[in-house]
Amino acid sequence: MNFTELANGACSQMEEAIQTFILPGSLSECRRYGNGHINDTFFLATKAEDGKHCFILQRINTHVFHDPEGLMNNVSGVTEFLRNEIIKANGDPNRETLTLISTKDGHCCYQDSIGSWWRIYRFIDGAATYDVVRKPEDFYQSAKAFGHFQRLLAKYPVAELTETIPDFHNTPARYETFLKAVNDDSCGRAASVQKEIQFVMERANDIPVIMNLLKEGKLPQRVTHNDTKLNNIMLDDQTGEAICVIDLDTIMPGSSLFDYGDSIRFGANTGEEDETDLSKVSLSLELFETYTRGFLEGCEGSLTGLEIQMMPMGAKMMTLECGMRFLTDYLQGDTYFRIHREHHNLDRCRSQFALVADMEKKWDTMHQIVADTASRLQ
Ligand code: ADP
Ligand code: GN1
Ligand code: MG
Repeated sequence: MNFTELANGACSQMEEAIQTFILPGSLSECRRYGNGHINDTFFLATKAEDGKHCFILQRINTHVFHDPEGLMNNVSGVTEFLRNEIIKANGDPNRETLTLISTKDGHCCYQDSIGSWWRIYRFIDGAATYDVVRKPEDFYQSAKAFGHFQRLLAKYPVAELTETIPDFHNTPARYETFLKAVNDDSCGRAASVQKEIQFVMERANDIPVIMNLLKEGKLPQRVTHNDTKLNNIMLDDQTGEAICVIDLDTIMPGSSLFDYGDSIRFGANTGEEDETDLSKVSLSLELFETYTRGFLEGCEGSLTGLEIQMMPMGAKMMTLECGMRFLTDYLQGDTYFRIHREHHNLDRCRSQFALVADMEKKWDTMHQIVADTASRLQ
């Protein structure tokens, strides 16, 4: 197996890591996998007497996650908890939640000789993730699953959770970091993105709205996923049903509006997250309605009146915040999100801001859709 190209120079560590975990048979395949912006993800296959076994190997991005052990405690605690809930509901825990593979000395992750952290999950067969909504039903399925996920985690002991990225969806704190990046202008890029900088500043009054309501206790704090992109959910190849919520690295206390809003940002955009033809970017009202309905159904009546009323704001804030994070990273020299081309973060930022602008045009309709959907479900 040639690991050289795969692991960006850390090939012997990758081999070392793979050998540490309990895997059946011998390694037969190892290749990069998926479109995540943060971790290094690889598909692994082994050949054993009873046939082929598939896994997902990940190197945790420690530039982003400073406490990988705390993070892995969250992941093992949450997956264990979900496994029990799924068994109680007569589901299949091997497909409906992530399963961590243990190391030979009984740990759920491994730190290699140069300090990188690795983990292996059982590969979920017969299901896939999607970067765009193929049909509204996909989005409806993902909405129900993310809503249900939040409902299940309501019983999770919050005190046991590590905050893997403090202030992750604290939009005012993100705004401060953005202003500092503009001010430092460490890569000399600020002059070329004045229009985008202005776009954020013009919305400064919106930025603290959700955080203030959370602080005042008007919005409830919940255990949330915090990264509810469509490609963080697996849809069954046969039935099209959402079977498993993945990418559990950012499970932390938060607002339901973060999970709802981030899904709208990614999935209800008629263009892609990094679309360069901004005429393709808009909010699909059909998909907005579809997701709202699915999420409310998945939450099974657990959202408060104010949470429901604030759903359009959740969608707009998650989109503005994400665009601002892409812009901040662009200003700081692309050190956070993995990029695949020059100015990729700027393209991503522009697509987010075009979506925010379109939401503002459709603001009253968005409110109407949320109110109508919620009243139909009562
Ligand atoms: P990132 O944090 O970088 O987004 P993810 O954990 O979301 O990483 O994984 C990246 C991709 O790998 C996912 O979008 C999905 O396609 C695939 N993937 C992750 N875990 C599994 C799994 N257990 N089974 C099958 N595919 C998976
Ligand atoms: C990152 O890991 P991934 O690709 O699912 C990011 C999210 C952003 C998203 C934008 C830990 O998610 O917060 O919304 O990119 N994750 C982290 O696509 O920062
Ligand atoms: Mg992901």
